Amino acid sequence: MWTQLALAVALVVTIWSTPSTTIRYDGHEVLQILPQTIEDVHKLISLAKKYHLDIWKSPRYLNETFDVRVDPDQITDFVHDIESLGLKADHWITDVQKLIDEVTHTRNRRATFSIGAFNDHNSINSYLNSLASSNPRVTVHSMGQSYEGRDIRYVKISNNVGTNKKAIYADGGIHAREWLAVTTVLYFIDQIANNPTQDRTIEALLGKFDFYFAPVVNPDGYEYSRNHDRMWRKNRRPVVSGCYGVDINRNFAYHWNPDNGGSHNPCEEVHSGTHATSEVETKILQNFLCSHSNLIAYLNVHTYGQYWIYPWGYTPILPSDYRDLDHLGRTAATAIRHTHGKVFTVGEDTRVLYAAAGGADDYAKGACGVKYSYTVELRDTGVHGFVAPQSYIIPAGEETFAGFKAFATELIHYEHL
Ligand code: 0X9
Ligand code: ZN
Repeated sequence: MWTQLALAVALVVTIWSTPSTTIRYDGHEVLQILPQTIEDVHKLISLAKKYHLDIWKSPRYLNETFDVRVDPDQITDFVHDIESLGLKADHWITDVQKLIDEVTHTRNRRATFSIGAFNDHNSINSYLNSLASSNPRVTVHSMGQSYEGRDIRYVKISNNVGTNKKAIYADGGIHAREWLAVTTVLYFIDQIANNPTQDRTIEALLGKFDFYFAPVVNPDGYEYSRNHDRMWRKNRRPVVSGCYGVDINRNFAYHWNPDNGGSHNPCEEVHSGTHATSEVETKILQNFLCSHSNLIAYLNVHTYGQYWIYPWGYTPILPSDYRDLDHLGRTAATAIRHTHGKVFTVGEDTRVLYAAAGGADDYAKGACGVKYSYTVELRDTGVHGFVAPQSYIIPAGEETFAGFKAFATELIHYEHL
């Protein structure tokens, strides 16, 4: 009787815990369309909304493309509509699933952590713990638990000399599918904690700053993206029957507005939530950002498009100190370019990318007074998009960290720290 009961329980547990399905993207295409006028951009956005498409990139300037993922059933009609607008759709990625398969075999399924692989959330947390237990500069902390109960961990890296230091914080993975943001923040941690190349710049920076890093701030979404749906963006809270998730980067309580680059619809990729800070992950991040009053800089790391951009995301009106943010952003972009030749565009969110209210960068600056607050969009500009291959991990880490070091070094001089 007990054996039967145990077996039945085991079966139920297995069924519940077995990943039900993996969403596939066979035949999904990513089209690139070059709008001719600003009206074209608006028409493209409405068209994408009409077909409920996943907009990968919406242009701000007319020489930039509108990138959108289209279901195979919709391609003919959508392309027809595009052509009726007098525009041409370039078939950039012709099979999203094929691209995913090509790079997925390189996903790190092993429990052991590797800095050059896409690790799962558990092994990332174990890595942070082991770093803290072996390195006196590193302490590991929890910001709190995600909706599904995963620990959102961060590390503090400090040389433990001096008091009242300014601090710099960077986080990754707010958008689940942007795995390269996670690996890049981990690369920063590894470099600063271990300083494997005996880099004197790192030692100098530790003399002036404490560093905080949180590699996976949306762990439920990240794990869902690894195990079920490579294209998942939001968190994993069930919002209405059949639709899950809020875009955490639309949910922050600074000029929150679903009608400004977000959505009221819980079934859409950019759902802003029913109200500002409706999500536990947002609440945790807001608390973190506002409770560390020594924070002078914040990098909210994303993919893709190669941008180093600053507030505001909710309005094209520039912050009064935008020249300072611009100067420091340009310093970072120059160092990035000198590493592997990648060109990053620097500017204000809405002018360079698009308007979207409720972002983490706006909140850090507007609500918490973190002066140098940025969104950093990593590689690339039109090869892999959101499906970054493993071969990007180290070079993206190297170039972004070069940008980060140049940025922090210039900050010391510029702010007379
Ligand atoms: O849309 C976003 O949240 C970011 N781009 S992404 O392709 N990674 O999704 C850009 C956010 C820029 N910041 C604000 N709009 N506040
Ligand atoms: Zn993102």
